[in-house]
This record gives sequence, C-alpha cells and structure tokens, in this order.
Amino acid sequence: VVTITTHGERTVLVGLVVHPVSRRVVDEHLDELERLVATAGGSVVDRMVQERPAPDPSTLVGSGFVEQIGERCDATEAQSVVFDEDLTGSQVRNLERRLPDDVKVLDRAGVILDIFALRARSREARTQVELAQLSYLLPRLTRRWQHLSRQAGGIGTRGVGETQLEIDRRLVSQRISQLKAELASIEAERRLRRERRERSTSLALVGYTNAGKSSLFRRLTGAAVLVEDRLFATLDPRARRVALGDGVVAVLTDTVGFIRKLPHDLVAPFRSTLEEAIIAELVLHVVDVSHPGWQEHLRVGGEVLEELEVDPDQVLVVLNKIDLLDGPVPSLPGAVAVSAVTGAGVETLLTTVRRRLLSRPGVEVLAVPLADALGVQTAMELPRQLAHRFEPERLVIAVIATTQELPPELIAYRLPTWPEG
Ligand SMILES: Nc1nc2c(ncn2[C@@H]2O[C@H](COP(=O)(O)OP(=O)(O)OP(=O)(O)O)[C@@H](O)[C@H]2O)c(=O)[nH]1
Ligand SMILES: [Mg+2]
Repeated sequence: VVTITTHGERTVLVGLVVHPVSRRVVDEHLDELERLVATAGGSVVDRMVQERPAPDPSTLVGSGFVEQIGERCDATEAQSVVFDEDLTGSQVRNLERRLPDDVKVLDRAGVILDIFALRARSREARTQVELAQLSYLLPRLTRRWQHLSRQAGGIGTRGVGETQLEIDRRLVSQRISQLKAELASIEAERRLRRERRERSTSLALVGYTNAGKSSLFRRLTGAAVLVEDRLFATLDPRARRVALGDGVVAVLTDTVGFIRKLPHDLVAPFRSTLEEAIIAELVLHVVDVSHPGWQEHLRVGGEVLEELEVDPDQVLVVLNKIDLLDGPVPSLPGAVAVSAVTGAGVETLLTTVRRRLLSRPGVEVLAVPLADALGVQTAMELPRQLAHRFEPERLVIAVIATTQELPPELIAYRLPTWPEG
C-alpha cells in the first residue's frame, strides 16, 4: 500500500461554489477537508473558493483562477493543491500542466484513500485499500502515478512516453485482478467463520465518521475500542456480544465511518466489512447532532445504506452527543437521542432496540408458566432464541419462528408482543 500525500506536505485547498450550494456549506465542506488533509499528514497553508455558474469542464475552476492558485502555491511554497470536488483524469492533467512544476493535484477522494492507506491494519483492510487505490488511479495514471513509481524506486518523470504509461496500466490491471482474487478468498474465510458462529441477533453501528460509533460501542459493550477525535479512527471493525437488558442478547458490530463523497472505489471493496451491517437485524445509524452539518451527515449515511441495499425499516437513527447541544434536541420521528459520553438516553435506546428487535415479523413471543416444567424445558430448547427472562411465575421467551414451527403444546402460551420487564 502506498500513500499519495507526503507527510508534512504544505497544501492549498480549493472549493467551488455552484448554485444552489451556498458559500456557507462550501466553507463547512472545506473545514472537513482540512481535517482530512491533517489526518493524512499534510498541513493546510491556504484556502481558495471560486463562485461560478457551472464547473469548467477542462479545469473545474476557471483558467484565470487556476493562475491565481499557481501564484498562491508559489507564495506559500505549497507542494499540493486539493480540490473538494471530484476531478476527472483529464482535469488532473490539465491542472498539473498549468500549475507550477512539482505541485501535485489531488481531490477529496484521493485524500480519503490516503487516510485509509495510512490506517488500515488487518490483511483484509490493507487488501481492500490497495484495490481501491489502484481502481482510483487507473483512469488517472499521469504524473501522480509517476510520483508513486518514484517512491517505489522507479524513474518516472514528467514527460514519460505513452509506452511507459501503457506498461504501467497493464501492470496495474494485473495487480487489480490479483487483489480481487485475494479478497475473494479472505471473504470466503470470513463467511465460513460467520456461519460457524452461533447464529445470533446482530446489531450494527454505522454512520458518519466521528459521529461516536466506537464511543457508543464502548458504552454498550464495555470493550476498550479506539475512540479518537479524528476522521476514520476505526478501519478494522470489532464485533462483540452485548447484553441489551431484559434478557436480550445480541452481537454488536462497529463499522468504518462514512463521509461525504466517500469514493465509490472504496465503498465497493469495503462492502464485505459493511456486510455485517447488511445482514444485521437492526442497524443503528449514529449521527453527531451537535455538528452544524448533521442533517447532511444523516442524508449521506442514508445514501450509503441505500447503496448497500439496507432496508430502511431495519434502521434506527441515534442522535448522539446531545450533551454538546445548547438548545433542545431537534425532533426527528422515530429517532432516539443519546450521549455516548454521559450515558444520557442510553436506557431509552436499549428499550427501543429491544422493542424493535422483538416486534419484527417472524418473531414469536411465549410466556410459559413455571408450573409447566416440561413446557419450560421445551421452550428453552427452541432454536434461534432472541431473548428469555425468568419471572417469579413464568418464563418469557422470544424466538425467530413461524407459528407452525412452534411445538403444539406451546401454542397456547403465545403473546402478541414482548412484555417489558
Ligand atoms: N461530547 C461528546 N463527545 C462524544 C460523544 N460521542 C463521541 N464523542 C467524541 O467524538 C469523537 C469521535 O468519537 P468516536 O467514537 O471515535 O467516533 P466514530 O464514529 O467511531 O468515528 P470513526 O471511527 O472515525 O468513524 C471522540 O473524540 C469522542 O470522544 C458524546 O456523546 N458527547
Ligand atoms: Mg470508530
């Protein structure tokens, strides 16, 4: 895995305001981009924003503005320019041609890929990241790629011939096929492990990066996972059994965060990691409600979940960091408000999760009197149990089953819904 940005590199950020997006929103996006660049090891020395009726097809911003960017790079001794918008391969080439020598041109997606490359640890994550990087680079093989081959000890220079580029392309394509095969075998192993694992209810924490997923994971499971005030702290997600109270047990999975314009090249390889979210009975979509852009974060998360084909009925929105709010919690139908740090609202969250898990179609709830000892034994031996609780007079148990699958002697004990303890 190679990284594109260099540690400590001086960087100029460029944003584009195109109607109907407002200047304020673009500034917010640049704040986020600045954090991304810092996470990738660079430092931002300047920001430039252009307002235009439409993007320029060849250089994104106007040609006069490109010149201004060049002057600013000279003045600040910047080595790279990062655009908040996605750039096409030809836009990168055109921009690099017009900017001072040795100034690299990157877009947001390139920086995100860099961060992933820096932070991925497990074999699976590293393979996914390299695959994502190469898929991203293939259509953009230009000077930047030569920068990479320089890093790798090659001799890439600016005026490299088409033939060298063709060879590079072929090598990259070969490596991509190799990585895909590797990933397929890692995924097969993972699937096998999951099948062997006792089939239990699964819950997944998903959401925008820095929303507090890992903090909530820690609060709910007590596991000491990495929590950091930085973007993409979690790249190798954890799963852990968690008692949700009232006899309900589930496996909770923390996942990689989402971000605006998460490169598609990254979503695809990380699909298998997010598969835990796809198969989860309930997805907790965590949103940092104290962030000014929380509604956009919610929308971005919704879009990724849609791309992963997660059924919206399976999603519970969790508004986190309410301890940081000055005013009241914004009202959002069906959402639960919590603070992973103070623990406020966590009890309500657990109650809601239990209710959502146990009131799904296909779940049968039974209340077996303890006096019927044989009935209790039969019930406790049922497969696919979600929850059980012993009360002084009865056993309350929930299983995934159709009414027909229940032993006939238990049918009389059916309850319409799970009774809270
Ligand atoms: N005040 C406050 N801070 C919180 C809360 N939840 C999380 N944080 C802080 O927010 C930052 C990010 O938290 P994480 O749990 O690492 O966020 P994450 O969603 O796992 O982020 P990634 O793994 O990067 O996607 C940390 O500094 C946390 O301490 C909360 O409820 N209140
Ligand atoms: Mg995390």
